[in-house]
Amino acid sequence: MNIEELQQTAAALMEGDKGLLAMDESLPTCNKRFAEAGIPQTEEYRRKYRQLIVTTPNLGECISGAILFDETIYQKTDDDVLFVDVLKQAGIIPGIKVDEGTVAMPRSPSEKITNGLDGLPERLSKYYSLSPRFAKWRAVITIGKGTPTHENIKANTQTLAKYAALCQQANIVPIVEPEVLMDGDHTIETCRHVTEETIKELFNQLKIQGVNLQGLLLKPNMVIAGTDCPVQNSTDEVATATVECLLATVPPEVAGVAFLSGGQEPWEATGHLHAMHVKYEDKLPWPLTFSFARAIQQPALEIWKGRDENVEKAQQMLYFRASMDNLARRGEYSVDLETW
Ligand code: 5MM
Repeated sequence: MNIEELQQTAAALMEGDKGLLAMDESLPTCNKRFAEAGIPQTEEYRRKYRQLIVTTPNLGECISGAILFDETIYQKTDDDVLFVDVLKQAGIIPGIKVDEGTVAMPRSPSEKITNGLDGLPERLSKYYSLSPRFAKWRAVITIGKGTPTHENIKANTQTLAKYAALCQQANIVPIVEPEVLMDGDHTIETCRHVTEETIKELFNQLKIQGVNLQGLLLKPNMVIAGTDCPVQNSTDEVATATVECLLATVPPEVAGVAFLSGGQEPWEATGHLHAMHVKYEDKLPWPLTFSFARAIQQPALEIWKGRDENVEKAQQMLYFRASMDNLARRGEYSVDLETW
């Protein structure tokens, strides 16, 4: 394990006003998004879509790292250049999703646990040789009647910590993503309580596994009311609840925090990140940025629709969204800039 390399990679991912692009949709998720947009669900269309993303002009101005799915690691542009090489030429560090998806938890089937530890050391060393320098593992925490159970939080955070330790042994920076889902009618207070319990237990488990926090990134949800909750909170309330939750649970040594968007509208996710920076500018012990999938990609996907003639316009939209997130990280975003 090379601590210096891990810390350098983590610092590079958190550089300046940049953030991460999660383009690691697994086959079912990518196919679902394609089906909704009327795009054929084939490997060739997934290649075309990922080509659109990685060849977006000037993307490296906004994005420090891109999280890829296994299939994408081996794919090439029409000009026969590996996507990972296109990214590296653009100054974007390639990363890789290494979890193998979720399954129902035994004895509490409405909750999920994440698979993927089997054979992980071998997969990590293979990925290192193929370029990725960071990895991501997503655990899902479900708020519902009687959930999450403590057993579910413990099982998920134990697995996240074991994954993180294995990544560091392979000189790959782990991103740990314990996502408390927005599905449901729970209040912002419930989300905060569950997110706090989850992140506290996560750092407890990371300590047990001896994970170096300066070579680790956290990818949390924002603290926000459930989608079906009748009371939806103001931007300031979400920003305050989120940062207060993180300040109470995330050790200052952690190399960075990069949010998922979780199904928020793109401008909401951007606005929340902006509000956090404006309000807490000098009080954040870690860099705070974005690691969005839908909040960056969805508008571009809807423009593309699988058609070659729409690629340029879709790329402009992708760049536009990422640049709004850069402004948010600088505390310089305004909804008035949403001119698209
Ligand atoms: C790209 O979406 C990832 C989930 O992939 P699968 O469910 O297909 O495995 C997900 O981990 C993503 O990286 C994060 O949740 C952030 O995505 P959003 O859309 O919430 O910003």
